Amino acid sequence: MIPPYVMSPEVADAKARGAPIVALESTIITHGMPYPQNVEVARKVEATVRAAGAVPATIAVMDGVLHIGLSDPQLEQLATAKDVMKVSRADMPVCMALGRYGATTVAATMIAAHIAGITVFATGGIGGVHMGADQSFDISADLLELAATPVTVVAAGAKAILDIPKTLEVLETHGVPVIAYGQDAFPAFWSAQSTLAAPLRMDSAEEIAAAHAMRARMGLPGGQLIANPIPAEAEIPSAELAPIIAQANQEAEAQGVSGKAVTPFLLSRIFELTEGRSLTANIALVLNNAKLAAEIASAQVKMPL
Ligand code: PSU
Ligand code: MN
Repeated sequence: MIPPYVMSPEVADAKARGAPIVALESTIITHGMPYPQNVEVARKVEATVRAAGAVPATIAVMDGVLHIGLSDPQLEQLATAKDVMKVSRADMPVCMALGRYGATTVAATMIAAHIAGITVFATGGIGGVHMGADQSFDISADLLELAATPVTVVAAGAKAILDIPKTLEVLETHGVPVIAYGQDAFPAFWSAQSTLAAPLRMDSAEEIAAAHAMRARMGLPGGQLIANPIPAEAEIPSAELAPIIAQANQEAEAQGVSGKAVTPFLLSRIFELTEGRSLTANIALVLNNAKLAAEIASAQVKMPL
């Protein structure tokens, strides 16, 4: 069978050498941040992965081709493209079959990484159970993907736009290890601490890599969620954000925003309401996650499976 993707020369070379590789998503570029910050951040994230000794593989669909690793002009092209689909498990093959552009969510990036033999992935925040999910049933496909696909995902916890206790419950039900890095509390994206304890804690990249390898040896499906707290100097106290998040959620409901549009709507309203401060924090935490993911990938390549 023809592999359904094209690997960039840099990523293909890293694979051939057995060098550490970190997958990166693209929804954060097209639907998570405004231009031109989005492409600047995408470049910085790639540079951070390289500085930490790994090779970045940004993943996206362009003209129907699933790319594992983008060149710099391709990054710019994606960041400025119109009509980019936000693709998750359900839409990625459709987007490819139709020859369209697609930005990959956490779920779709995990699928693509796994097909390409990449086991570590850095992002900002994962999707989860939305506020009001008891009525809307809005639960991100990211959670089920973590249960199904063997990729270790480094995120800064889940955003306070989500119902974090319910998000943790769904992950537990589906057997996804949720591991806080270097602290006991589950981090809440813009804030390093939440009031909830994380189910598990690890303090080094080596431990995280060992847990990933053990899962594989046991034949268990699914990945791991590593919840890496935002650096203290970049955090926004949760008390400050709470009313802004409540307002954004209310506006989404009042305007009847639903489905895939919910997360991008909330992110852009919070960006406006914090006058860009949410974005500064978002950038800091993504870079922090890229560094940890590179360390985990480096530990993994030294570890026999
Ligand atoms: N959370 C963020 N920033 C993001 C996203 C989530 O803090 O950019 C994106 C990710 O790509 C994630 C997706 O996989 O939104 C989840 O969308 P949904 O809630 O529609 O599943
Ligand atoms: Mn949703």
